[in-house]
Amino acid sequence: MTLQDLGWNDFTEQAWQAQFSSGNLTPGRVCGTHRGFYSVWTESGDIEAPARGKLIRNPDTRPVTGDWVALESNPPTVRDVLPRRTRVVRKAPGEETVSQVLGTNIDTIFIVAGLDRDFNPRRIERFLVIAFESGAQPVVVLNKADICPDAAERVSEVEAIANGAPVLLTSALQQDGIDQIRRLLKPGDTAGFMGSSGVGKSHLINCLLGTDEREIGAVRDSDGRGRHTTVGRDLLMAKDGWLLMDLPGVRAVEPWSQAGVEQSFADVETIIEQCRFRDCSHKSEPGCAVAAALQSGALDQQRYDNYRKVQADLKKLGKRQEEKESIDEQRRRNTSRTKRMKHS
Ligand SMILES: Nc1nc2c(ncn2[C@@H]2O[C@H](COP(=O)(O)OP(=O)(O)OP(=O)(O)O)[C@@H](O)[C@H]2O)c(=O)[nH]1
Ligand SMILES: [Mg+2]
Ligand SMILES: [Zn+2]
Repeated sequence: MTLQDLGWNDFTEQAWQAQFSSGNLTPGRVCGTHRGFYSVWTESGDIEAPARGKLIRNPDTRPVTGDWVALESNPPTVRDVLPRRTRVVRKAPGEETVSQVLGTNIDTIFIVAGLDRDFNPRRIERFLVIAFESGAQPVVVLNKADICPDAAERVSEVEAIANGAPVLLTSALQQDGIDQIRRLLKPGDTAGFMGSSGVGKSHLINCLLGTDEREIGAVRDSDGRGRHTTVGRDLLMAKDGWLLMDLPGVRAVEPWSQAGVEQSFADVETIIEQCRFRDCSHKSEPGCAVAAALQSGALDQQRYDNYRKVQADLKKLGKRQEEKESIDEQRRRNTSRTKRMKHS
């Protein structure tokens, strides 16, 4: 297997030449992580290796599935992570103000949603924010078409919120519509699958792999809090030569940065630009384009509400980050003062 088979391209080559080509380092791609160990594909086979402590302590440099890494050979250790061409980032769950990188170096990101009772366009919008921000090409996959009587309507509904991202209809169970996904991929491409737990990501990946090699649902490990996560390899190679990444099924999707909002809610932002006043609060001002669009139905109320909510969440996150930074800064000052006092 060559590096190109694993998805190596001009971007990776340049990064390697610039920073890592001198010295005794070998390139490899992380295809799974497990309790501090990384399973890494290299040209001369798979290896398992820990990473340098310095990399792990920083959430921004901690290796994740999809990363290209520079390996030391004796003993095998992940020494560095190469710059990421694309990366899927969300806010870490809970009260923390840190980000969590779910996967990297993905070309096409498939947002999978199930056309069952769980179907929720607002959640798809949030996934789209993250997908657009990642730098990969987003595609929405509406799965479980077999149990949805009005699937065509759902497709138009999602097309209206997808800002040009293709919307596909599939049934992993009946192996229907899978070729539409295949057509978007070429050898060496990395496809990421993202979506809530239970939407059918693993089933879709299985259809695409074309074998039953990968057990679905069976390879599970409890994290001790009653929740289950898929463990093992998250990056797999199909016999057609593309790579498939099963991103962990996230329950809550909280966007991390503003960048994706501009693209995924481009229609809303265009309307806002047409308000007469720049600081329009879109409540009762004259010449408010948002009020007009809501009134005429050009803008869907629920979509607009979700846009506001995403914006409010990002603002709150920004504020909490600032607070945390000022506390950290204060702490650093106190520590250095204590040190100076000790030395005097
Ligand atoms: N009716 C129907 N059910 C499906 C389809 N695809 C998957 N399922 C069912 O949905 C459930 C979840 O499928 P998975 O493939 O494990 O879902 P997942 O997205 O990988 O879930 P996590 O690994 O928890 O994130 C299973 O019970 C499947 O049988 C489909 O196309 N139609
Ligand atoms: Mg799964
Ligand atoms: Zn307005």
